[in-house]
Amino acid sequence: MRWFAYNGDADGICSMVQWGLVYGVDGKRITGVKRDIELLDRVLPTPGDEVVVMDISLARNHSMAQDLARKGISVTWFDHHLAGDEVEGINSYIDTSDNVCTARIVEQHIGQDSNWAQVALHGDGLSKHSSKPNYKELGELLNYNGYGADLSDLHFHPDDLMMLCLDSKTPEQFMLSSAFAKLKDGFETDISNAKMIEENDGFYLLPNEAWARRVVGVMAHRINEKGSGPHVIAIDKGDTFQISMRGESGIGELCAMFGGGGRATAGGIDNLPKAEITALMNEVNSRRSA
Ligand SMILES: [Mn+2]
Repeated sequence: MRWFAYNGDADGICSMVQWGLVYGVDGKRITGVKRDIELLDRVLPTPGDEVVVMDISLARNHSMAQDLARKGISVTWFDHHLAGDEVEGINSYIDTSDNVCTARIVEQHIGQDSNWAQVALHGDGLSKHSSKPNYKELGELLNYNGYGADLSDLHFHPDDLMMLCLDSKTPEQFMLSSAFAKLKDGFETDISNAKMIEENDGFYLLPNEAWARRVVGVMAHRINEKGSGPHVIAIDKGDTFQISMRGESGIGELCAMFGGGGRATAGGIDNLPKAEITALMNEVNSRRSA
């Protein structure tokens, strides 16, 4: 049996759709909200099974990947987040260049240009590297759907959304569907709430409500388009902040200093103790151009 573990955001979905259009997606598919990157815990292959992983950090799943490889399971890993130490015995296609998303890596692996890879670039906030500006809204909406504390925050379970995209075959066809209309309506309501929030002490502070948990990713991309950053959005979780950060470079590493992670231009920290926000903002401010 083939297992899939994929990020429930636009990039993960578009990677799976590309794979599915060529090879099919039969098997056991594991995904979740975008923040749920420990999906490998739910992959339980038996000898002879194979595992395909898309848009999930190998660094954050290093020991799981190592276990699978030791058991002789065939593992194919596509990703663009921090790779960490090499894992022997797995097929990894990892490119952390800041103009690449996982769907682009999958596109290259399959050897067939795909508009879904263009959609994914927009979803990952890499619009300037896409040749198809007409997919910006779709990319943003697929990305937006993946954000939430848990699946109950989302408009669609990411796997249901992935299957709807796959059934549509092309982005154009999906954009005519009622699912697309539902995402668009939900997004417009959430983003109008987000626009009421102003930057304070160098960061944007959102309440811990479903709309905020859903819209934080797209809000971050939009703010990022206005300047070089780093830009910081915090969700108030009581004793801690959930941090989303965007910028031009070094964002994943900056977040990793505070227990988070990410890639060159986007990162996050799940639970930053409130006492550490000053230290974080000092780091951020030292990287902001005057
Ligand atoms: Mn991605």
